[in-house]
Amino acid sequence: MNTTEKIIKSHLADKSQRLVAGQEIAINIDQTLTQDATGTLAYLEFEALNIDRIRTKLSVSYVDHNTLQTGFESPDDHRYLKSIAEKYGIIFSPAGNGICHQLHLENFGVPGQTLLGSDSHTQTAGALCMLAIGAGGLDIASALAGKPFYFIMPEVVNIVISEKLNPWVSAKDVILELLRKYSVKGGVNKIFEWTGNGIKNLDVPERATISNMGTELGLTSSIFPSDERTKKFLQSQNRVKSWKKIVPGEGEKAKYSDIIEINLSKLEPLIACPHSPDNVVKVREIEGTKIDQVCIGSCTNSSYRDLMFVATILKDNKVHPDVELVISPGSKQVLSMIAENGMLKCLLDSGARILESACGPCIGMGQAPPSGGVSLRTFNRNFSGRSGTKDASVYLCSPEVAVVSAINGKITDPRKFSKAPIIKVPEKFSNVTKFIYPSNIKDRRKAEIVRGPNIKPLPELKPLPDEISGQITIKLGDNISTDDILPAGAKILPLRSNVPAIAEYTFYRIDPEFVKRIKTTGGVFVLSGENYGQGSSREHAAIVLRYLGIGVIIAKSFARIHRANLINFGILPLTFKNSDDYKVFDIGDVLRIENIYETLKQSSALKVSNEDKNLAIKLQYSLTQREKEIISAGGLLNYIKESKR
Ligand code: MIC
Ligand code: SF4
Repeated sequence: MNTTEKIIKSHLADKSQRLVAGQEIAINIDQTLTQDATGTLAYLEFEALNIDRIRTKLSVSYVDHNTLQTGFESPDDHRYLKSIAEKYGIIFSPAGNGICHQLHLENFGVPGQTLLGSDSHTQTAGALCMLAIGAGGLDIASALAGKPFYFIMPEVVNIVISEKLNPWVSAKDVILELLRKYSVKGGVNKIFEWTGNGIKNLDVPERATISNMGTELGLTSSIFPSDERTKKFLQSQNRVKSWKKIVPGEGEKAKYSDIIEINLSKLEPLIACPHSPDNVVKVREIEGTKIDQVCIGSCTNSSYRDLMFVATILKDNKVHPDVELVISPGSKQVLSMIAENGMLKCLLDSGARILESACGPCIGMGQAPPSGGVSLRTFNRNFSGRSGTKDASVYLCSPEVAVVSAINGKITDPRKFSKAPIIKVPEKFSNVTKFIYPSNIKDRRKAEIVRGPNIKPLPELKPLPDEISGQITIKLGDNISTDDILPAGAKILPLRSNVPAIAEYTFYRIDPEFVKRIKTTGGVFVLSGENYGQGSSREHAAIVLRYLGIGVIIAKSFARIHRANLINFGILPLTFKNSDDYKVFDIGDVLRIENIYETLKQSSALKVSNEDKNLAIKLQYSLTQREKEIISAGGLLNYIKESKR
């Protein structure tokens, strides 16, 4: 078996189940993680399940996204999350500790275990040989209650790497190369399993940069072996007891659905141009582009090694006067270590701005670029508007490219800059991060849950009627991201625990009239192109649509997590049988679908009639029996409550 199959097999909820790519499987979840922006809804949902304590081996609630605290909403959310953690036995990570994915690697990840997280970049922990998957909050709530996680058994693709990276080329270039080749939908329903004799040349934080951005490829996850480098990392974090060797089966030779070979020594510095992570070119092709801002950090590139590299370069250099350089260290551990060894001073003296350890600019919480500005970021997403400035151009690159460009004031291929420094990573990392561990179960029973006035109960959702008719409220193109559906940023993020309030911002950036239109026309359909709902795991992007009355999304295809979120909130995800049919439908057309439940039961195609165009076409769906039942129940919460499953 390959490593993925080994982990899945040992976690199957039904041990007799066979692993066939494309078929639904259910696995038991060892660990969960949540972050504050998705966590409040996930725990409101967990509360609705009426269970007295969590049933996972370990669960952590991180506060890292919304740490700006521009009003009472976010601190109230943090207090709610802390009280929930205490009540149910969850470890709490307060604001300032760092970004969930970096912290999880440092403190909790265990090779061979399963991790489900309410953040799409949960797959970062694949660097530690976990089967780590991002999902919507409702799936986390259900895992916290001890229920298995259902997903489509992915195809397992083997990425075989050889040789090692040249100076100034880094792990970010490896994943950018894959994005260049395979695009943001190239990984849907796949797991990339990394092997080859080049693997020993990548340490865990480098592997984490790669597995992190597997999300941008649309992958279900990425998995690295648990080898000597993994052991060394866990040793440095004082957690070697968690290590065990896990590599693909040698004797019987592991099987894969496909093999992709990468020679690390053949790669060069790459960069993703606006406005998609797969719009990748060689840095030298756009060299000289003037820049206004450089941001270094995020869950992709803010490890100790990354920041030490940047600080070493800045030791003898200054940030260009026309550039704002902003650095957000991934965790308190990283920040404290560069403070202790004096390198933080190099960053400060060079003119850089230092932010707290959190997501910060990556999720539009501050540091928006100027109007029409160019921002170079070591992050993982550059969707239009996500930075907070509508007309900004955001590029994604490695810390190597970012720091040299910050010095030169323009996009620069760093290979000509100087000799690349070699960063020595210490044998032992200092353990400064403070988590709040829950007390014993007796005290926990007395613990009270504290809610602020912005925390509103979950809206109750009813099943869709058997016949749906109404207008198409919006017609969208390809690769619509959840940032397009429901933006984040400093204005909207504080409303994550208040569905009626946040719903007012649906499609706010790309179609400010959407909410007004749906309220006056009562539309029920959304039309979209390929890969609808790519990006974040925020289930808010599904629940707000259901809340506003949308019952059906018709798209050419769907992104994995968002499709599951739609079903979890009782929305029907349908696809065109013939993708040319997309062209004949327009915004405002009145559609009708009849006899929905009987048709689903019989697994036949649904017929939609377009009353304006006087035509009827067939639509398809690929729903499992369980998913059909969830839709009939009006969503996963109702389904669990009704069926006690
Ligand atoms: C993101 O990078 O878009 C986020 C914010 O981390 C999201 C989660 C969210 O919307 O809260 C993600 O990637 O899942
Ligand atoms: Fe935070 Fe950005 Fe990572 Fe999302 S992608 S978890 S916002 S750092």
